[in-house]
Order: sequence, then C-alpha cells, then structure tokens
Amino acid sequence: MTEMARRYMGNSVPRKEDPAFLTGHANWTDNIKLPGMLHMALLRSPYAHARITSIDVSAAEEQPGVVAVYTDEDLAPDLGMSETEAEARRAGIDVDEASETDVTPTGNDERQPRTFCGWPVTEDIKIPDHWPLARGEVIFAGEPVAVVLATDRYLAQDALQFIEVNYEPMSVVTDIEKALEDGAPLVHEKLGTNECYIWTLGTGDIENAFSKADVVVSERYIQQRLIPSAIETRAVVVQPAPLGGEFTMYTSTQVPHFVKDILSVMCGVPDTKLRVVAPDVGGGFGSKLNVYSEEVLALVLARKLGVPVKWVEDRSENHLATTHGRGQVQYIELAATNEGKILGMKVKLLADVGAYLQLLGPGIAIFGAFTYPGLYTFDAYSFECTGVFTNLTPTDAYRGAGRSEAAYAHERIMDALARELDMDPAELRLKNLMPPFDEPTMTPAGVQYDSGNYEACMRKALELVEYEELRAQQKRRRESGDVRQIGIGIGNFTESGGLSPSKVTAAVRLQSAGWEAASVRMLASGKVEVITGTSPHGQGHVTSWSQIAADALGVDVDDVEVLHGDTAIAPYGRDTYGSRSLPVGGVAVHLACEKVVDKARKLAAHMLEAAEEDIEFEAGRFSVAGSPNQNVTIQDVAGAAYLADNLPEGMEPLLNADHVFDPPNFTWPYGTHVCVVEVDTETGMVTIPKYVAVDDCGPVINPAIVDGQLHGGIAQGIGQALYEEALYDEDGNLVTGTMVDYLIPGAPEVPNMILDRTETPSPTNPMGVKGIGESGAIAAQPAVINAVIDALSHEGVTHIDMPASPMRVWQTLQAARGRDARSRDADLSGRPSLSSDPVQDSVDEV
Ligand code: MCN
Repeated sequence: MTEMARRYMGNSVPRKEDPAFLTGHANWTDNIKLPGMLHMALLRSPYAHARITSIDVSAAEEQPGVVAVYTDEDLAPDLGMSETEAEARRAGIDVDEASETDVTPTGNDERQPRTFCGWPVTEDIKIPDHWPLARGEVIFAGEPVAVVLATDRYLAQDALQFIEVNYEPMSVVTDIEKALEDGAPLVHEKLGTNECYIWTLGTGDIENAFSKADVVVSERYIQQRLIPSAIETRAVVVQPAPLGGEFTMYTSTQVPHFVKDILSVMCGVPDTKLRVVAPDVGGGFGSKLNVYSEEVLALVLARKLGVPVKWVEDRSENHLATTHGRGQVQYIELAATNEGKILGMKVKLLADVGAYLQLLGPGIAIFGAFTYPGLYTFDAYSFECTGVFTNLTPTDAYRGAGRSEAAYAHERIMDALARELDMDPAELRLKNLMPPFDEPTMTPAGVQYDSGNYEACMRKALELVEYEELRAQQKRRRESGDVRQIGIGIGNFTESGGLSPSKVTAAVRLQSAGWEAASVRMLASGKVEVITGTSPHGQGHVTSWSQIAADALGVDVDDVEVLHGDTAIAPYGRDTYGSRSLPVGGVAVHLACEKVVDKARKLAAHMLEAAEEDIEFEAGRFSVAGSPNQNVTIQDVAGAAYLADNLPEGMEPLLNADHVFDPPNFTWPYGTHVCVVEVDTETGMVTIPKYVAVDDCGPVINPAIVDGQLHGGIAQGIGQALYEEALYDEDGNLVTGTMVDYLIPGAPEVPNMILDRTETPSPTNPMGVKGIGESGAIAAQPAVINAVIDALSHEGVTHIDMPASPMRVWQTLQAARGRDARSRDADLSGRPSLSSDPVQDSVDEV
C-alpha cells in the first residue's frame, strides 16, 4: 500500500460513534417503545437446587396490569414440547418416554433442541436439557421459573411476588473439586455424574522432559468467577408483524447473526421470517456472545400473543443470570534446567461450566489450551481439562476467554521458577522466548503462531518501565524497612485473536464458521456504504472501517457510512468476539474495496479510452500513465456505473462488491505488560503507581481506539487481580448480588498507563493486522499479581489468590511472618474493600 493510500489508517481519526453516545442520542434497546407492547418479568429460583412440586399463578394473574402468567407447563408447546408430551406430563406419564415419537408444535419432524450449546468439545460431552423456564427442577439460584406479562414493567415485576411456588430443596454442590468427589450431590441426576467432559492435548515426550529436569515447580491457581459488568444490561424487544409469522427482534447482543440462526431453529421461525437487530449496545465483554432463555421467551410470547414483548434485565438479575466468566482451578507444572531453560509444561484444569451449558461454555477453557506455552519455546506439553457441573450460574466467554487464564498461569509459574532458581524473572523469560519469526511457526501446543519478535517487545517494555532502576529502588526500600514496599510484575502473553478459520473451528468442534462478510457500495453521489457482518458494541468499527474504506477507495472518511448490526441490512455475518473483527471483518472490508477499485479501473479505462493496464490509481483518481491530466475520480466512475449508459461490453451496472474472508490462521497479537505496585504492609492496600504495556497487534488502524481498547482491558484485568469475585454461600446463594458487594474498579483505581507498541505484520491477512480487543484483559492479571507477590517476596510470600484485597494481602503477609492472621478483627472472606483511599503520594518517586 502506498503512503498516499494510508491517509487515514494509522491516524487517530476521532470516533464517529462518540457524538451520539456522549450526548444521550444513542439508541439502546431499552429506548424502544412500541404500541401495545407488553413487559416481561421473570420469577427466578431462590434455590440453587430444588424440585418444584407446585406452582400457583392464579393470584398473580389477578394483579393490576397483568395480561398473562406462564410456567413451563403452560408454554410447553411453545418451548419445544409437543402437545402429546405436554399432555403426558399433565397425566403424570414419564415425559421422556412420551416424547419419543414427537412432532414439534411448528410441525417439524424433529423435536426442537432444548438448548443450544454450540461448542460440544468432545464426542461424549454431557449436555443436560436446558429449558427457558425450569421444568420440574431448578438447578441454580436465578433460574427462571415463571414469566409475567403486564402493561407496565413495574406492574410485571410487582406481580411476581404473588406467584406461589413450592420447592423441595435438594443437595447443592458449588465447588468444582468437591463436585468430582465420590458421593458428591449430582447437579443433574439424570447424567449420573458431575463430569461434563475431559479434553486433552499433548505434544512431545512429556515424561522424558520431566524426568531429566533439574527443577520442577508445581503450582495451583484459582481463577475466581467474574460477573461481566457492561454499562447496559441485557435487553430484548420482539415485534411481530401485524399479520403474524414474521418477527423483528431488537436485542442487546454481540451476535445478532448467531441469535437469528439459533432462535430460528430453536423456536421454529423460518430464518427468512426473523430479523434480528442489535441497536446501540452498551458493552458485552463476552457475556452478550450468547443466546439466552429470555430471548427465547420474548420471541415465543410475542408469537403466542401477537403483540410486542419487551424485557430489560435489572442489575441484580445481571449478576445472577447473565453468564459468569472464568471459574477454574489450574494445576500447572514446569520442568527446567538449573540454568533456567524450560523443558516441558503440564497443565490440568478443572473448569466450572455451572448448571447448564450455554452457547460456548464448555469450549472456553479449551480455547486457552493452545496458549499456555505463551511466548516460550520448549519440547513437551500436556494439557487436560475437565469440565464440571455445579449448581451455579452457567459460565461462558469473558474478555480474554481461556487465554487470559492461560497467561495468568504461565506468567505466575515463570515467577515461581525464577524464585526457585534465584534468578531475575525478566532474565528467565528472555532466556526462553521464541526467537523472532515472520512466517507461521510451530509452538509447543502444536499450533502455528503467525509472526513475532518477542524479545524486542519485552526489552522495550523493560526499558520504558526503567526496570533496573526499579529493582534498585526496591532494594533500597527493603533495606530501609519501608512500610510501603515496591513490587514489579511482568505479564508476557500472546492470544489466538481473530476467531477465525472455519476449518480450524470445525476441527475443535466449534459449531460456527469463522469467515466474515463485507459489502461495499458506491452510490450515484460517489459516497460509500460499507455493510459489515461484525457487530460492534464499543470497539469503534464504524470509524475503523471508514478509515479502511476511505484509504482503499481514496475518498473522504466522512463520505463513508458503515452499516451493521441488522440481519436485514447485513444478512451475512459472524459478529464480534475473540478480537476477530479487524483481522477478519476489517480485512473483508479492505478486500471488498479492492474489488470495487478493480471494477472501477476497468470502467475508468473505458471512460478515458485507454488500456486498463495503463490506468493508475492514486488517492481516489484514475489517470492514464504518463498523462496525469487525463483522469476521472472514483466518484465520476461510480456515477457512470450508476447511469449505465456507457459501460464496457458485458459490464454490470453499479459499483458494488462483496467479499467473504475466511483467513488461513488466527492472528497472534502479543505483548509485555509490566506493573509496578506499592503494597502498604500495614494495611495490605495495593496501589499501582506505574503500568507499562508494549503491545504488538501489527499495523494499527486507529491508535486512539487501540489505546482505548487497552485501557479498558487493563482495567478489567486489574479488576480481576484486585477487586472482583462472584462469591456464593455453601447453599449456592450469590452473595455478591449487587454492585455494593461486587466491586469493579473505578477511575481512582485505574492507573495512568504508559502504552507503546512494536509492529510485526501478520502473514495471515493482506493487511498484516492482528486483533487488540482482549490483550489488556489477558496481560494485566499476571502482571499485577506477580507484582504484589514480588513486593512481599523478601518476607517469604510466594502466593496469593485473586482478588488480592487488602485483607487477603495483609493476612498472607502475617502468615508469611508466622503471625496469627486472624488477629485483625475483620471479615475473613477475602473480599476487597475500596473504602481506604489509595494514597499515591510516592508515585512520583516510583
Ligand atoms: N484496531 C486497530 N488496529 C489494530 C487492531 C485493532 O485499529 N491493529 C481497532 C479495530 O479497528 C477495532 C478495535 O481496535 O476498532 C478492536 O478490534 P479487534 O481487536 O478486532 O476486536 P473486536 O472488535 O473483535 O472486539 C472484540 C473484543 C472482545 S473479544 C471483547 S470481550 C471486548 C472488546 O473487544 N468487549 C468490549 N472490547 C470491548 N470494548 C468495549 N467498549 N466494550 C466491550 O464490551
């Protein structure tokens, strides 16, 4: 690409999206109000496991404004249970037997699927039935049991308390290790086990690597459950067409195309009759990469009653019923020589899938399997993951999904190995980095990374953070017995960003193609419409794709409109997650633009009466080589293509092109983050006076957007490291049901960050770009926790769990000093507190 062609790319073009967002003119799903619309509220189970012996909705039906109240039994025919099955159930006959020769209410020959798990990771995975409303039994606290429709949202909510449900409480299991013990209560009795799947991967001779090692370090880490906290909670509105049979669903989702495809199958609405629109979406962080029971219910109720139905989740429901992230126990071992050369790595995971399998739930931990080796090279690797059912909210994608957990484990154990060998953690890492490469290169996990120069990136980060000076300062503080100790933590990472090649996703049993589609239309005016299958919810695709199209076509960035998030406008798309939108969807835009230019070149040659080979294209103008005054603009060409009265023989009118890009590989962005913490050894309070991140995501389209993505991701990583944890009591009740109990970092907790980059183009796509959307949320946790441990390592601290709350840090230090950690009168749950002010008065020194 010529310099001229990069007029916009590489520059921080202000985000086109922001004026509407910042002035209250965005179109959130909750803004949608339709005539005759009914509001839906859900009665949710207060028990984590119970048999439902009766439900009486009669009193709720009498409440003001209430139009209808339904339980699973009432809705059975709408929810995929045939009339035969429903009748059998009412008559007390075994429903499974009765359903064997079923025909669905929509007349299909096969029974509708009860749930859609799109990632059955093994052939023998156990997938429990999952109905939108509980069928005879509740499996987690928060599971929907009955639904009220009323003329007003508040009336619907008020009526819930009049529904009488008799529950027979059953035994509960909330701990994944205990869930696998003999005699543990069964989450799904029918399955006869709490084990959902076992998935393995191995390369090299792992036993040999461990047997010849001088040193073996073994660690156990906990990835606590996290609650995704998008600004906008989930929301859905379904509008049936006046004559029925056709539906428009507005839903706050990352994946309108998934929602359309899956609901069409689940609910028996032909895909030609279901339009799904993602209006402006206030964040998702992975939690809106799903198809939820509430979306199913809104659709089937709108179909049943023939009126629009709306549901908006409140914040407490969000905590209870939107999928959680993480939830793993990680066992990891490294074998190494005395000189610090890694020989092999063993990983064993237990992954909490929760009560049911949501869209990608079982695959999340597996996605990380390929990145446990990180940036390092060694000979042998073994990985095993056991998915485990618990009576808790289902888990699924959360920013960094799987790879975040991997980076945490490999960076924590690198520090553990460094301590074991008494070696500087930076030096140990530098010793084991893969050498630079610019074409696909095999890794210990048996996948090919695309390109990388890890050492250059890491050295840049160490230089920026002034590593040597920090170590000297740390030494001084230790020697002076300063109350506030400094710690330095490194987080090296790579990730499979750009989800991606359809053949690879199929190979790991992910039931989703990985291509992305784009259409580019030049209108008669010469202005441009870009239609993308990606579905931004905070990532600035409108601006980025405008930059890509404007440079490729040589037009003004403001002359490009980007349309997205509506299956009627963008019929083909695989949506937004897995840092895929630029490396797959943005590249599709670029390639569609190239097709437009190719066609325009032919027409320009015809208009200029020159041979096509003699036509040059620069900054939106076609000219004849050697005769620059003989030229037409691409806008002139678009007009001519529209008028179509003087086209070359056989050329179709209009200047349009489509491209569907299915890349050959993932992209593998990487980086080194270095976090500097100050730990107050008297209170356990951790503050972050300095944070440096050097990332490599190939060529950057919009530096301000990339920085913004990093800021957000790092803030989330700091959240996991220091503040956030979904806590349950032993009966499976969520204790952190509100934002008062579940702490997310606010502006005072997020430090200023020093961001820099290296640029190693990816050979995976013609633009060389790699994703960035998750990088911050992958690198930050290990960097922060390694720094906290490093600050206290001279006191003998070698481990701390996340979140490293003041209480937990203080207790860990007391334990290391051999004192009774219970002597401080306080809550021992380890929950963090933001109440003390993170004074950073020595920031300047650091
Ligand atoms: N970009 C760029 N140059 C690069 C790489 C990226 O300019 N070399 C720009 C892209 O053009 C795009 C943005 O950065 O505008 C992010 O692109 P990409 O890395 O392709 O990631 P996605 O757009 O696919 O976003 C998904 C990712 C994920 S998986 C989660 S989770 C996430 C995230 O992005 N959730 C978010 N960022 C979020 N940001 C907001 N505000 N809200 C969320 O819910």
